[in-house]
Amino acid sequence: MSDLKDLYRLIELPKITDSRGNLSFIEENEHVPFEIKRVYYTYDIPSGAERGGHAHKKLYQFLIAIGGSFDVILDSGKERETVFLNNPNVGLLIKPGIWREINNFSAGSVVLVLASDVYDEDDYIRNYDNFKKYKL
Ligand code: T46
Repeated sequence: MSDLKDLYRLIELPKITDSRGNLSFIEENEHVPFEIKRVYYTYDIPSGAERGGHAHKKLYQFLIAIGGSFDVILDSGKERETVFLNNPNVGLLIKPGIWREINNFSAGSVVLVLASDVYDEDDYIRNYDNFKKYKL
């Protein structure tokens, strides 16, 4: 079984600052180590909501707190860690085979996700016991 630390990485993005504010950018295969096939975002998230609660078999994803902040709980099936995202110029790379839960959303938070493939429900493992079996 892979070590949890091998399955995720925080990546700092470029930040161009001038008197008008900040600008960050992301280029595929440069700042994220995959071809970007899909972009989605979650927003208007009510206080106390919990998202995620699944793993992916093949999908790579890159999560950014474009607005506000939230916790991402990462679980390899053996170890569990919480990563707090609150900076639009830092993204969280999540490799396949990692269970994730997202909670503790601040008011007005927006989760921007870049994904290595189009949406495919067959790539999800949405039951934690099945995830544990998958990781054996
Ligand atoms: C993940 C976390 C971080 C689509 O039709 N297309 C899409 O591209 C996505 C992402 C979802 N959907 C549908 C599937 C469900 O019927 O939208 C509905 C809500 O999806 P879900 O409950 O999976 O949303 P989250 O926020 O719990 O999870 C999402 C991603 O699905 C997942 O890959 O890692 O964000």
